[in-house]
Amino acid sequence: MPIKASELILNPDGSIYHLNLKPENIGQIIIFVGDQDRVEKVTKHFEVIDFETQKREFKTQTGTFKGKRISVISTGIGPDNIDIVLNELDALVNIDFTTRQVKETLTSLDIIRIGTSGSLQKDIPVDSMLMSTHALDINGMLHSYKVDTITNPDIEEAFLKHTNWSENKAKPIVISNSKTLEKRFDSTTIYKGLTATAGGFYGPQGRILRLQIQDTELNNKMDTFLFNGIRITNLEMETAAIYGLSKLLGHQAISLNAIIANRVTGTFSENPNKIMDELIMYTLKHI
Ligand code: R1P
Repeated sequence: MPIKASELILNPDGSIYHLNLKPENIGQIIIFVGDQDRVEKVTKHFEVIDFETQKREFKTQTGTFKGKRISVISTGIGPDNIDIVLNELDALVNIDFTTRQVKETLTSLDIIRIGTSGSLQKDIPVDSMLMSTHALDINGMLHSYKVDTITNPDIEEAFLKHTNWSENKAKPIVISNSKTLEKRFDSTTIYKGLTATAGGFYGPQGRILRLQIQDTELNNKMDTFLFNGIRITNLEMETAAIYGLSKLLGHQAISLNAIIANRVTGTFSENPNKIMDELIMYTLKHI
């Protein structure tokens, strides 16, 4: 059965609805950044840029770096955007837009996030780099999918208990990264750990301005959580959604974080652009 026009939405020019991309516009290596202004900070290092488009917050530039065709896409903020970007990217490689059928031979993309994040550990300072070995989803978008094949019940149960997690909130899920990409992007200069992914910036990450929050101790509970040597190192808004959907769809994903805040010491980087530039160079060196 062909996928209906209301489910796989194509623009009049044949491009996919939000990303504005056609299958030939992307490479098999995809770099995600949050901020659309970060796209050029990556692609300025490319030998050639041969394609560019933008719709809403989703800006894409595709080009060649070290002879490899790479697309850099801005995802904007949050797991809801990752749902759009991952599903549309997958459709670009794994659904035939003419027949609207899933292809018989599926393509696996390499997806690398270059993001900013806040540390939850005193010893992981501002202006450092961190690779997410796992992600802890605390926002719930992934529960719209059948996730039983990608969850890690032991660590999830331990987290529920440790935090006395409210039944009114979505059940946290832990998802691992791509070990192949972890090896490729590993070094002694990058911290590693479990990245928590929240569905908002203020309350969902324990920030109080004027509103009371459900659990004022959640960040403290997260930074004392320890399971078989795994600790929660940092907090941001995309990694778990990327790891979860990539795993379900058969893509490889790794998330690299520039630590620009430390939530324990209450500090913020004096020059966040510097560590971001370093992380971009680090990523391109290992690609
Ligand atoms: C919040 O300011 C945004 O910054 C972080 C969070 O995950 C969220 O998207 O990442 P990016 O700088 O990559 O957007």
